[in-house]
Amino acid sequence: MRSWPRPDIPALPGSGRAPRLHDDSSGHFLESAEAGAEATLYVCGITPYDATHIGHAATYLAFDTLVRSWLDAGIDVVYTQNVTDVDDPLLERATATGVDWRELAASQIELFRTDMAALGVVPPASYLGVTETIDEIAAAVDALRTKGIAYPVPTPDAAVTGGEDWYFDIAAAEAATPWVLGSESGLDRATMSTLFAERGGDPGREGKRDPLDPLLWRAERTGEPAWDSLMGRGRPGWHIECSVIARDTLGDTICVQGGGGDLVFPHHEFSAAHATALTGERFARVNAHGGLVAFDGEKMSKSLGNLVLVSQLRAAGVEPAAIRLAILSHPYRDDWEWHRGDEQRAAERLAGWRAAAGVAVVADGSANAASAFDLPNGEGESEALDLLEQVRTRLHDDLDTPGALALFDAWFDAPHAPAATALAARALDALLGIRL
Ligand code: 5CA
Ligand code: ZN
Repeated sequence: MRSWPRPDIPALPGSGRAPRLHDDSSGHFLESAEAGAEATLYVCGITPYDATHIGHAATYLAFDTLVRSWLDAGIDVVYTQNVTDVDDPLLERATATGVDWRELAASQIELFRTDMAALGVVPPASYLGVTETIDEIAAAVDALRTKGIAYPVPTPDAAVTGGEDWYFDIAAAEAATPWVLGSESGLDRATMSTLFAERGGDPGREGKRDPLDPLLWRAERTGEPAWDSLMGRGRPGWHIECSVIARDTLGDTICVQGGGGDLVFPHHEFSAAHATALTGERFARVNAHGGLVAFDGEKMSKSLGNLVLVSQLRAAGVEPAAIRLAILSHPYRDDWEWHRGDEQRAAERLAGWRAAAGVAVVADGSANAASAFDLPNGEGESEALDLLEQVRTRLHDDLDTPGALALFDAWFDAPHAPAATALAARALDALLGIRL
């Protein structure tokens, strides 16, 4: 499906390096891209209801920082994001509010696009809904059946309908492939069991061989959307969707699989397991996750309803650059809490930088900076080049955005020649997406 417009990214002198990223599977810092090769990135997209809250924005801004650093390193970036546009919580919300699930999804995807464009997030090259990819996903489930890594479990009404759900057989996959349970998430079985029950799994489903075996295909239920397949009418399970969308667009082994920390298990464990079961190859070289954003003491989540929406902040007159600054002030891997007034504090920090840079802010809140920073070089250039190098070094170090922003605090605290400030402003815009 259509994504959103690409922001202008100013060119910078020289080039940066592909960041080293924390890999949550191994616990090590790894190169995010291989020298000379294109960089492939898959980031799990929204389930389109109650978008876009600050937690979503934090996740997409973390990976936007990675994309911007890759581009700065001269690397070709191939980025895919999905939309989980058919799923239990979406269908439940549609039923509860009396809205058609397709209309609910379409309206929330549009809101998400508007928010991403406003925040200046570089769009994915492939933006794919699950409903656009059903045939490919069904073919992957069928291939797992052929390999003996999937098994049927009769539906509760099977006596009448003959319906069968299909599950991924963890033990069979472990015997046949390099993947073993926990190799992606790095978690022990007790922790995985707790998370599985909390995050959409069905450990108590009768007929499963292992309580943690994840659903691959759900047979049609009355009143639910369903598609024809070799397994009969039904719809895909969650993990196989991302696995297939990623492989179809990016290849069998990708550089980085990303998302928020709530996806470490079961989602990314099993997305990778399904892919490896089909290819025999490791799915992602780096598994990277952003921390979870809380509000009022709990993880910001659609199910709890404790949401701060990007669109609400924007409607209240908060400039997207201030939202970006407030979020990027946190290390991307930390869990943190959004506090009322964070947007105001970020707006003041931004205003201080603008005042120091001599930028007037026009009435609608956007800066009239487009032409002000067009000067690529001149007096004071070398100190601005030093700043640029230091910013690149911070971002190379596992996307240290707070460290990079602190360098700009120090820069704008001191006097500089206009051409040097022009280059500093370009760096802030290109690498952190904050336009003065
Ligand atoms: N559609 C699935 C992924 S395939 C999903 O998790 N959708 S979501 O709408 O719930 O979340 C979208 C993205 O935001 C995911 O990467 C998720 O990990 C991330 N996310 C959700 N809540 C938070 C939060 N409170 N803090 C940080 N990231 C979050
Ligand atoms: Zn996903």
